[in-house]
Amino acid sequence: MGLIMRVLFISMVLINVGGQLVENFYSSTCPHVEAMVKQAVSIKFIKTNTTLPATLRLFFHDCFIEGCDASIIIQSTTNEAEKDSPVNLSLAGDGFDTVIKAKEAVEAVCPGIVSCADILAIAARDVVGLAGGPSFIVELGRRDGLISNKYRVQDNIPEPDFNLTQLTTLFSRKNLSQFDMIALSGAHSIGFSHCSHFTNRLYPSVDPSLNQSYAEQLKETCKHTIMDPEPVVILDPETPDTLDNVYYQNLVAGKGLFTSDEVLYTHPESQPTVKDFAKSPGYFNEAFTAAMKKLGRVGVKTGNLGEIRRDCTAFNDPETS
Ligand code: HEM
Ligand SMILES: *[C@@H]1O[C@H](CO)[C@@H](O)[C@H](O)[C@H]1NC(C)=O
Ligand SMILES: *[C@@H]1O[C@H](CO)[C@@H](O)[C@H](O)[C@H]1NC(C)=O
Ligand SMILES: *[C@@H]1O[C@H](CO)[C@@H](O)[C@H](O)[C@H]1NC(C)=O
Ligand SMILES: *[C@@H]1O[C@H](CO)[C@@H](O)[C@H](O)[C@H]1NC(C)=O
Ligand SMILES: CC(=O)N[C@H]1CO[C@H](CO)[C@@H](O)[C@@H]1O
Repeated sequence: MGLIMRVLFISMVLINVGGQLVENFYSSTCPHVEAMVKQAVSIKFIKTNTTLPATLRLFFHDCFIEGCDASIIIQSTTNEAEKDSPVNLSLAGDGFDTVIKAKEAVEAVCPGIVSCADILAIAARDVVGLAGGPSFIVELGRRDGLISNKYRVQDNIPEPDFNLTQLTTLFSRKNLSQFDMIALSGAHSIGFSHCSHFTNRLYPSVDPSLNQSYAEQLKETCKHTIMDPEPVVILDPETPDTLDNVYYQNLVAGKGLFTSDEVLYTHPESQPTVKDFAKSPGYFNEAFTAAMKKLGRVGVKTGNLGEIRRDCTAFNDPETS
């Protein structure tokens, strides 16, 4: 290769022209990154099984606020980072800890090479597998964001009382179709919710789209009083630890916990897809995998944008904030 060609080639690799994510992004710079993250996630999972839902939800929130750039993990001494926003209040600490631990393991072998955003994306893929969900190849090449601000969170995270139009509109702003949104909601096949996110469906009267015997159980756990700590309820009462299409069977039986879950079945526009997913695990797995890849592309920074954070909780340059 001539000198000019070589310079051109190297600079193309370095700035990742086109801004696209690619598989095997670290194949020459940190070839074992995926194995290292997988091991860190497994160690964390053995200690605490809430690692699975916590990490998956963290990835979703990260991608919807400023794009998948690990901005959600930044800690602020003045409590003004993204994670300090009220909508992040219920993000479980185990998700953050998973990424921080995995980054430490990776940094020990490949310092300054792998972004926290990519580590979160790999970890999210791994927890889906550990929860019995489909396996898939994760695209990489994200850079870490330079902005994390709780005042920029608003209107980016869906509320549990959203109707179908609100859900579809918000997801379309992130380049995700209604079909992707229905598939990604299958993540509510694992994990928990605090009562306050659905008590409006129980009191003063029970939402008619809720299965009545299920509603009675929920009322038992979520008494109409303010309790501290607030009780939690599993999102999928049939297979609470498995990421599978039983979530959609629950919707058909009136056991979607949030308004935003149940509406996917009650609304005629989305009902056919819910019925298809309820019937076919293979069809759901395929749609979920494709939607996870698209989620992982939302607002990504590539090339020379952003930075490769050394510590996932802090910007490299403390002057930046
Ligand atoms: C479609 C709109 C969505 C709404 C309205 C929504 C809302 C919520 C709410 C209110 C909770 C309960 C939080 C708590 O009380 O602790 C929750 C939990 C959860 N969400 Fe979503 N979510 C949505 C989509 C998603 C997506 C796309 C994913 C991931 C791909 C996801 C993954 C999770 C997981 C795994 C949990 C359980 C978290 C845990 O146990 O720590 N959600 N969601
Ligand atoms: C959905 O909610 C929005 C905002 O509250 C409202 O304007 C709209 O009419 C609702 N759509 C349906 C179908 O209920
Ligand atoms: C997670 O841990 C809880 C309590 O230790 C247990 O009840 C539950 O069955 C566990 N789930 C899995 C998937 O191991
Ligand atoms: C409500 O849940 C019960 C108990 O799981 C189930 O047998 C019943 O079929 C459900 N009702 C509807 C309308 O699907
Ligand atoms: C959506 O896709 C368009 C076209 O590829 C892109 O310019 C835009 O940045 C994407 N938006 C998000 C939030 O990823
Ligand atoms: C997990 C986490 O960092 N949650 C934070 C969300 O925001 C609230 C309110 O500022 C914080 O108190 C929580 O620590």
